[in-house]
Amino acid sequence: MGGTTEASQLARALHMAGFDAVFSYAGRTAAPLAQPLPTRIGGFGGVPGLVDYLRTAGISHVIDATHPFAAGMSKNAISACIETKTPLLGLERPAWCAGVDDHWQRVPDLETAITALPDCPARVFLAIGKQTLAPFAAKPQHHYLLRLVDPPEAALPLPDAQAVIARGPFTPEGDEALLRAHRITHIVAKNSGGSGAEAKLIAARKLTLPVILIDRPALPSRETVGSVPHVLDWLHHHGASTERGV
Ligand code: 3Y8
Ligand code: NAP
Repeated sequence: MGGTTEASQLARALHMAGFDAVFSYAGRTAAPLAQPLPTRIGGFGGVPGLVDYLRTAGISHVIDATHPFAAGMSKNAISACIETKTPLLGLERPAWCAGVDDHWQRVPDLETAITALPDCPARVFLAIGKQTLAPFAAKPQHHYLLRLVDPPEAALPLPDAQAVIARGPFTPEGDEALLRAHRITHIVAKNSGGSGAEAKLIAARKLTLPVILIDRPALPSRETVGSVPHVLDWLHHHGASTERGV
């Protein structure tokens, strides 16, 4: 189950190693990055749908390489793999940790991130995608810069907002230019970890901008590794060869 830089790296490694695997997207974006593996797009239909899929598709191993904020999918995968006794491994990148030159305020959730924004009008880079924008209408006094993967289909839920359309991975130079061009004073971001979303934090450090960083949601315990080679080791250790895997 993909949708991250690491999932794409894993897909290439599985393809090169000759594994019989299928890549899964939720279908959140109009044209997701093509993968070198057979690819399915769309939800499974909750835990029952995933249980049914694992059985009918003959899946022998599941690798959850979804984003740390894709907690619903990860929880469903844990439940479905327990029910079907399918070996499950999480491919998880470590959370970002603040360095001495970072001006981060860590918050546990979205609501606290909104509270952490100042009351006096600011220019906020909301680098959290599209799905969780509406709650920021509680602070309409700010100018919001949004970065979306696809053009918004409806009016943005914020009175003073501008969207740039871009799919990462991003670069520190590009993000610094974006922050300067839009005279950004605050950044709100998810503690996604990984390299594909880190650019804005590096740019913020250089510009000494404050970052409100939302901690990732807690997940039930499951076996995880932090790198693609460790996934391949785990698959070999768990008897995977050319069997079906997702
Ligand atoms: C559909 C697949 C690859 C994977 C690339 C990574 C890096 C670029 C950074 C910013 C933050 C954000 C967002 C982001 C990043 C990578 C990675 C990552 C953040 C694609 C992708 C899918 C999605 C879904 C999308 C969400 C949104 C989140 C934008 C493809 C490009 C903000 C998360 O329009 C929407 O509904 C978008 C929804 C979930 C969060 C949200 O709540 O809106 N990702 N992102 C996957 C699917 O359908 O299963 O289209 O190619 C994947 C990537 N997004 O292979 O190179 O590994 O994290 N994605 C965040 O981290 O805060 C952008 O702008 O700085
Ligand atoms: P989510 O809230 O955890 O999951 C909601 C539902 O979306 C799931 O129950 C499942 O539907 C479906 N789904 C999610 N990921 C899927 C996948 N890889 N394959 C098939 N179905 C999937 O998910 P999300 O946070 O919206 O993330 C959706 C996708 O975007 C994932 O691939 C994730 O890796 C990627 N992504 C998310 C973020 C983020 O910030 N959330 C950032 C970067 C990339 P059913 O219940 O019908 O099975």
